[in-house]
Amino acid sequence: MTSDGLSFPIFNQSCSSLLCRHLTVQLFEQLKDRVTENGFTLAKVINSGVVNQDSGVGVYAGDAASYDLFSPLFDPIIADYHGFSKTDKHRSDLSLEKLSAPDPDPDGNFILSTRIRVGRNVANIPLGPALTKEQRNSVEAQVSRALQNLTGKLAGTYYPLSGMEETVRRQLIADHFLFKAGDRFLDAAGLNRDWPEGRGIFHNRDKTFLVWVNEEDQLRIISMQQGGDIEAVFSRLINAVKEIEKSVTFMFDPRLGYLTSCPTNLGTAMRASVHIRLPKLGNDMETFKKITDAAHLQIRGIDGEHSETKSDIFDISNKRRLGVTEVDCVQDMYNGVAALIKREKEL
Ligand code: ADP
Ligand code: DAR
Repeated sequence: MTSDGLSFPIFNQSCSSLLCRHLTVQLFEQLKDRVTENGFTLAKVINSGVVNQDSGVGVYAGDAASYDLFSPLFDPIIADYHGFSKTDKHRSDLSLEKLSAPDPDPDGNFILSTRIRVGRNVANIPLGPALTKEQRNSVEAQVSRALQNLTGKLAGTYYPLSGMEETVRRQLIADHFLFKAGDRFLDAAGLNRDWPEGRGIFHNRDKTFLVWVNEEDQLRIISMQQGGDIEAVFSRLINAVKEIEKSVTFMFDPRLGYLTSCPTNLGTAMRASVHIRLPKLGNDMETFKKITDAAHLQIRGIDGEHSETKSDIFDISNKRRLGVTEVDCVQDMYNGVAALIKREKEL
């Protein structure tokens, strides 16, 4: 039994998460009494995957120390998900000139919109699952202050979720700009505590540069626009990250890169996506998935993670985030999208 009273969890037969796959009784016994300086325990690391047995991964970190103290569980999960071994080292590279991604759909026949986001967390405090309410509110104050000092095309306004008109909130979500209220996976990870206090969204006038504050990570820095000008979207993101980093120090580990609450986002914490209409490929998902698998891409629904694909529009994004650079992530997405458009035209 862990220090906070958890016995070895019973996983049902259908559980296929990386947690189920890697948490043995021996490992549980080895880790059950460990607690980080922020009070994060094994029970808290695994709670989301115990409560939601349909998880894909099932674990979250409460602080930087979690990735070290619970490394006998996190490392095999990270190796399994990212193909990243204990001896590998992450390398960051935000050099726009190394990207080769001319608009793959200049006539606008397929790509509705392009979005590139990175997750970031503030250094020297816990991650979301272990933040106190006071710490979370302090992050909101510090980050919103830094954002409201941005100038030029990044200039904008911060809108706290507390007090936001419900119609405004729903419209921002419908327009794909704002996060939904935390799902059951985030809830069981402790990421929805005190919701909506301390959460909000910053965006510039054109809503092409946005920052989510205190959702799954303390910052989700987002660049997005209509169409397929991937290089323009990446250029804006690079500029935004560099400007924010002048006044906010991000949590970074020499081996794991930018640290995030969910291990799937470690490294670059980048997801580069397009919303793309592919009616013919949509009727041949076997071919569709062969192309996305070969290009290390993921297919999602267009209304956020865990949403169903509807009509013939798909959210296509890079799957690799750790052990690859930011340029690699965007190049992965570009190469795969170009291959999908080529195949769609051939059908
Ligand atoms: P993430 O973890 O990257 O935030 P989600 O799948 O939860 O991913 O998407 C968050 C929001 O961003 C959703 O509203 C989704 O519709 C929107 N979104 C993601 N990619 C794009 C895109 N290429 N164009 C427009 N909206 C997008
Ligand atoms: N609850 C997680 C989701 C994994 C990746 N998505 C994130 N981090 N939003 C799961 O184990 O399914």
